[in-house]
Amino acid sequence: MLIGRKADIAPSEITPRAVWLDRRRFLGAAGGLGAGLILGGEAGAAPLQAAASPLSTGEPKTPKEDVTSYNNFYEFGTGKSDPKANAGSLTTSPWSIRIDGLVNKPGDYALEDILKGVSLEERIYRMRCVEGWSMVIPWIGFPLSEIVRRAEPQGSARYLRFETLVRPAEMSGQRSILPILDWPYVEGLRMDEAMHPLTILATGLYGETLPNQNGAPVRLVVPWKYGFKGVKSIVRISFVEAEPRTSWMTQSPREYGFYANVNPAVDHPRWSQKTERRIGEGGIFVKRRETLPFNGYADQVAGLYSGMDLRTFF
Ligand SMILES: Nc1nc2c(c(=O)[nH]1)N[C@H]1C(S)=C(S)[C@@H](COP(=O)(O)O)O[C@H]1N2
Ligand SMILES: [Mo]
Repeated sequence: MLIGRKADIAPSEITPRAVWLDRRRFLGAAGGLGAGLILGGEAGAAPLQAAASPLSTGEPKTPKEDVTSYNNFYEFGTGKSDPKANAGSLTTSPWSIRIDGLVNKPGDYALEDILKGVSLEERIYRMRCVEGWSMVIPWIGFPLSEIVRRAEPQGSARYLRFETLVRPAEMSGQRSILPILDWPYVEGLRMDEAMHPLTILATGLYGETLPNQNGAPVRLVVPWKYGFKGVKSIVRISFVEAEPRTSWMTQSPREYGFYANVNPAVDHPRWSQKTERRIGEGGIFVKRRETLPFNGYADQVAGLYSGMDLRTFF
């Protein structure tokens, strides 16, 4: 997926850690908001209370160090270590999500208000990146369906379109001279995919608030799809009639489709999707694992696609 050279960032462009820590504290205090959900990332990974879920996998979890240091988040550069190195500059409070399009309840909703109305759950999910690596991540989140219901979609709303924040001052990849992706990062889901109980919005991992590099303060998690569907740092959810055009489809329509269901039977044009490397499992001599249809969630989700040719709708 690497398509641009890593952005060169002058050290002066990076907000010193002490400064952004203070700014967060100030915002948290000034807004009179509960600190637990406000402080994110390394600044103050606050403990989150969450119920366990029967939808969790019992597989061994990928070490937290790997989960938080090996990422894709192109807004902060295209290297795997760039998100952790550069995302500290992102201010995640205050945060609001615009809900618009074909709904009866459009508006700009403060994240803390959204969170008051939901109960958090821990969901331990297998995750599979299109590049051939996988992890098992204990997310903290709530079903996306709760947001959909509250928005009161109209009958003509068939898809959800998600946007990530655009804020070049805090997102070094968005200042890159060489184009990386067209911003904002856009992803989409069909309505039934959005309503599926496995689909969550995550606000934390490993029992703590989400680190910035993992998409703070709120990101999508769809465990049967390739990782790029998991749009981070969401600021807008639009309910639309037509299939949204995603950033990756714009970048390379031959390589990245709208559905992006994990499928070992359909190769990426430049590499096989039959196997994967589980991050954290040790050296180069560790055997690659076989990739499972729908990332092992076929029992729960294959029915959503019955009658569809998954080579055409990849
Ligand atoms: N906004 C945004 N979201 C994004 C990306 C990105 O570049 N920008 N990368 C995606 C890809 S390709 C993957 S594999 C996951 C990786 O991050 P995670 O381990 O925190 O899920 O984030 C996804 N979400
Ligand atoms: Mo990915």
